[in-house]
Amino acid sequence: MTEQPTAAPLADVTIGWVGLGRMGTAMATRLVESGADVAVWNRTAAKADPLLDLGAELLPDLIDAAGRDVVFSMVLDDAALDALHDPEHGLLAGDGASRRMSVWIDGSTVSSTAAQRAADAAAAAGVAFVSAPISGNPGVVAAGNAIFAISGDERGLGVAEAICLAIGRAVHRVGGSTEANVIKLCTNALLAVTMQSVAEIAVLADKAGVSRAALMSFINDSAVGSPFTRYKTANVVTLDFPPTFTPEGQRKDIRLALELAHELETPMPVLNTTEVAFSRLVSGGLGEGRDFAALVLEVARDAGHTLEPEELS
Ligand code: NA7
Repeated sequence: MTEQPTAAPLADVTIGWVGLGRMGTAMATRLVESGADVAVWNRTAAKADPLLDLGAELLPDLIDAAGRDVVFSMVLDDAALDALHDPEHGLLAGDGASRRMSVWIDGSTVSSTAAQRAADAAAAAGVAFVSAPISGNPGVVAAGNAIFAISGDERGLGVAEAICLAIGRAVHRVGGSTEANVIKLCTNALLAVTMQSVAEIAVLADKAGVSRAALMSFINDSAVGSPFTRYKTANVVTLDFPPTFTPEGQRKDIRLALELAHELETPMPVLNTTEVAFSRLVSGGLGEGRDFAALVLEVARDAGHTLEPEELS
């Protein structure tokens, strides 16, 4: 593991940033604020405004990102990553005459097969591909506490590590292929089943007449308390769910992990149950516009129980 150095080694590198959703914006903001030379592109151009206000340059088209030394992409899912290397409209389109990009780093949470498709397309164009998925929500990123797992083409790992350390606090180098994508899916699977368990016990305690604030306060002070249970305590107690990660996004990651599990004949009964719970949250409407911690509302509905907002203790 490498932790954040004191000096940024990115002085001579031009970076093209692709994807300015919730995570991409938080990450690109950190990178610009570190002093790096960053130009940005997003499919919906208006979302680039906060970055332009910080001094980043706007790239009119996706292909313009390939005119930078390094591209860092942060998009939604497998289909979005595939679109980035579409032979006609993608980053690698054309004969490469004006291409400067030698390294393409992708931080999206995608399947290892989608990452491998991007890596193969990049390799065919002489570009080194690195998977660099991130652990942390936009608030964690803004506080400088996000961590990365990186894997891929050895020629790109050094600059990927430098960029990740300008954004977050630590980088774990985990292999020479798409190992980082597998690690990210496993981590998010653990996050999802933990949320399911927290939701279940919060509803149980509430039904037993116990304050959720008292329950979470005790758990957070015990051996099973974790940074994650502490992050989600405010949601579970106050029933306010400003989205850090949507139920749809969490379900997407669960499904990616389950696809891998099917492929590798690995039964995951707890994760399967959690997928059903998130599907109910999405299809039943309770997750609409809310953080995935709104799972507690779905679990309460299953229990025929109504939760009331409480104050944090
Ligand atoms: P968001 O906030 O939903 O943002 C998704 C981003 O992906 C956003 O910039 C989208 O552009 C972009 N996107 C989606 N589809 C495409 C296609 N087809 N082509 C190009 N760009 C696309 O997600 P987060 O920022 O929270 O999460 C990003 C990743 O990190 C994701 O894998 C999470 O699981 C973890 P738009 O603004 O819609 O035009």
